[in-house]
Amino acid sequence: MTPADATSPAENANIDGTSAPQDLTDGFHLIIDALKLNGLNTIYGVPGIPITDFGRMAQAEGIRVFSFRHEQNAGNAAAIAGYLTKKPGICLTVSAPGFLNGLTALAHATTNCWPMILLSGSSEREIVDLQQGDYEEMDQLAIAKPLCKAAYRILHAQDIGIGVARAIRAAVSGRPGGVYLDLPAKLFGQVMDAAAGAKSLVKVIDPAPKQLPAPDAVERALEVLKGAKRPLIILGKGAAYAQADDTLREFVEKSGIPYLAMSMAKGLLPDDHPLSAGAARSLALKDCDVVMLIGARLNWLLSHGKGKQWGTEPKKIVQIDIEPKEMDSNLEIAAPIVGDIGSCVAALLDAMGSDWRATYPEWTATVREKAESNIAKMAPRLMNNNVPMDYHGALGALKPIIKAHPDTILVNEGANTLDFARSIIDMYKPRKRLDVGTWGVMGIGMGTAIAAAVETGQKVLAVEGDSAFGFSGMEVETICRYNLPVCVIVFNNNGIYRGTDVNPTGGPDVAPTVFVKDARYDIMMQAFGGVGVNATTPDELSRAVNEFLASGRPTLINAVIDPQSGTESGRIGNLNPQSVVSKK
Ligand code: ADP
Ligand code: TPW
Ligand code: MG
Repeated sequence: MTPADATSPAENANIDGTSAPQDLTDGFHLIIDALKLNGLNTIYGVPGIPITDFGRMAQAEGIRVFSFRHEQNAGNAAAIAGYLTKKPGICLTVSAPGFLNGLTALAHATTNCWPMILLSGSSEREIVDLQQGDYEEMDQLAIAKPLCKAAYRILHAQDIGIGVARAIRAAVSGRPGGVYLDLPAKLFGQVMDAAAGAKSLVKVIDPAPKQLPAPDAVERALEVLKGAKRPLIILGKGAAYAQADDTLREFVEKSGIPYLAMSMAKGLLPDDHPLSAGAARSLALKDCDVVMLIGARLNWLLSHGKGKQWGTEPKKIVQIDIEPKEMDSNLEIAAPIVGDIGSCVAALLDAMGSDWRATYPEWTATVREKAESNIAKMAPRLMNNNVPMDYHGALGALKPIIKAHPDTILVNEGANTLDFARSIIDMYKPRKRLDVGTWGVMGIGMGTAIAAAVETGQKVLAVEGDSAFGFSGMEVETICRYNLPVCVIVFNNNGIYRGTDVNPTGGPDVAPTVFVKDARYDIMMQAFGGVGVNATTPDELSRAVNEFLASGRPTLINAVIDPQSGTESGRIGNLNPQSVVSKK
């Protein structure tokens, strides 16, 4: 089919010489049909020229269309939808500014290896390319390209099927990532014969094919594990993404190797599993002799595998990853296994046979003892009833609630609020902890909470620093509008890290990290018909969360936290550059 066919007139000559209306379709409908054909039934976006009618038609055709207040939040929703479902999350934006607002989330999805497609309307190519000042003029394809895994533009209605198929396959195959799909305004209105249109659509077959590991790579890895005295498994969010939960658990248990879960991998095996080294992290990293990375990168979150945290003894590293280039990125990998985690772990289990014996009883006992003693040390702090609450008191109230409701999804961002919640709140099931990811980005909160509720149907607790919340706070209206079972808990310590800084000049401006004192974020939720609660004690906090879990109503709890109780940058203050000029 040529472009001319796509815009052929609505009338066709019949055999008897009369003319009858031809059945037509257009760009709007072909995009919708292409998404639906591939099981993509949810769109997160913000309407406007040229995609307003597209959103309306998508809704009319049975796609769930969630309208946000800012594209970045819609994008973050799409990104986490991709992580949770292994299908690309779809974000829809208008041209130039809307596109740019969505782009941060597309880059975030790519950085985190999550599949997402940013569909963006764009302005007239002829005018944009001559830079003649079109409405919302921008060369969006060029801008998106370096920030995502792949970027495509569809110019003709008959290419929509292939364009959407390419986007899907690029997003989910191999190492997943974000894909940009540029949809110029003119595309939407292009008409073509309906039957030809239907034929042009592509249902992507096996979009993320299994990637089996080479048998010798599996053998090499087992040899390394056999030679280990103090092995450690590190589970990353790639392992959680892979949804090979049972195979992975069988492997950990059969191997008898203690494991650490990276932030979003918490719960892949329950945090209270006897092999969990979570509460003995320092000891486990320092003293292990073999490390097995499963869907985790040796990036800054693991100090690149170097430094004090890793002790003095050199480690042998086994790594499972779908991306071959990840191997040796920071350190030599003694046994790389390239493939998808489900297939790789299954192959390891197979090759281990039935006579594999875990031979590290002393090591597992040492790790276990350390974990238990750390947990016991922490326990009294979590029971404290200080007013105003400190992080331990407030999180101590939330910890047993998550234990009693392990299907609840925990969204978490902030600095202290993030770091304390990660270490204090145990997770019991896979993909229940959703947070700031590889970049440590603030602003994922409400988009993530909304998509988590939509995609899983579970109740969501979003534990948010007051600063973190502010980046996406307006979406509480969205939560109320769609009546989603989301409870936002704002850990309100009057600012970023701590609400106690002072302006050294004595001038009227507060310090850059300080917010309005004693703000009442709960009242924001009430403005939109949700439940707002001000909680000043652990008891009040528990009660409010339990009421939410019973009702499922949109709720925001303003949890008043002692402004003194945080530390600079939470647990990563060491990353702040220091001034060498002495302070006067
Ligand atoms: P974390 O931050 O939890 O340590 P990362 O995001 O750094 O995790 O690492 C995730 C890794 O998982 C990436 O290197 C990615 O290529 C890999 N990955 C993602 N999905 C799969 C899969 N299905 N099979 C194998 N590896 C995967
Ligand atoms: C997009 C820098 C890291 S953490 C944080 C900021 C601004 C907020 C910490 O305060 P909060 O938590 O949320 O109140 P708490 O408990 O410590 O008081 N912009 C982006 N991402 C990041 N990471 C920042 C800024 C930052
Ligand atoms: Mg704060």
